[in-house]
Amino acid sequence: MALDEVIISRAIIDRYFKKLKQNLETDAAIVGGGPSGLVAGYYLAKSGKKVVMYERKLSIGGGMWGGGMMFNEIVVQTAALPILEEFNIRYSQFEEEYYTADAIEAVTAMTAGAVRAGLTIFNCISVEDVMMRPGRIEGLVLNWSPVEMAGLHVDPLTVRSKFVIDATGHDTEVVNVVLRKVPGELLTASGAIEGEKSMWADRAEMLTLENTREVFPGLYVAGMAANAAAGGPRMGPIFGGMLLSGEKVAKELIKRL
Ligand code: 48F
Repeated sequence: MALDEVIISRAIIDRYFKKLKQNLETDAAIVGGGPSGLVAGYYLAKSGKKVVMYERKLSIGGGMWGGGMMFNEIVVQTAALPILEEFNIRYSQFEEEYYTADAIEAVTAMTAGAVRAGLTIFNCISVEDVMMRPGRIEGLVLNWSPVEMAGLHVDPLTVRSKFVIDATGHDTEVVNVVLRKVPGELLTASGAIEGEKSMWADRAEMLTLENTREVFPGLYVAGMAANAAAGGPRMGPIFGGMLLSGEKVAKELIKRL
């Protein structure tokens, strides 16, 4: 049978719109497809929650692809090895407490694992704002990344979610919007964004986990965004804290949902 280009178009359009409509209201919406967001999405989906992820870029994986300085190996400490195992990511010991994994295998296995567990990912979509109600965040305001990149004057669309997770990494983009535009204070020491501090891997890895929590009613932070919000240092290409942060935020939300 001859292939028909219009059927190909119809298949893509029908399937995409079905996916889009099914995710207009969710239990959790994750902003950012880096390691912390992927792990959060995996565990939430695995427990049967309706969870969606929006990623600005074409590719999922955030800062994990390039390992350290484009040497595409990542380092993971003992505490996070069970998460690598959950995704069937191979690793090997370098020294006591230090393990390495191939960055490409890690990103692709986590992405496939999360999607197969039930996470829906929309790439090429940027979160530009939140939906607010008195004292609470109730959803996200979305636009195509190319609209943002081209600076086009196009209004966004809005989705509702019981909880939002800011997993946008160093830029803490969702929390930044909330600080600027939503009345009320953040649940941080100063009520504002404390700001990421310089490199201190050991302390940062510990604090990432501690700082993974609700920072405004309805809004959680995970991964590097958690440290940026609470004033923790950066840690560079060691990823245990990111993975454990994703697991922690998922566990907390599973309890609350
Ligand atoms: O930065 P990123 O990988 O976040 P993470 O999970 O992991 C941090 C590490 O990669 C690394 C580190 C050490 O271990 O410090 O940096 O905290 O991924 C964040 C993702 O969020 C996307 C961005 O493109 C990236 O892929 N993103 C950021 N802002 C938005 C967004 C936005 N407004 N809308 C959609 N996606």
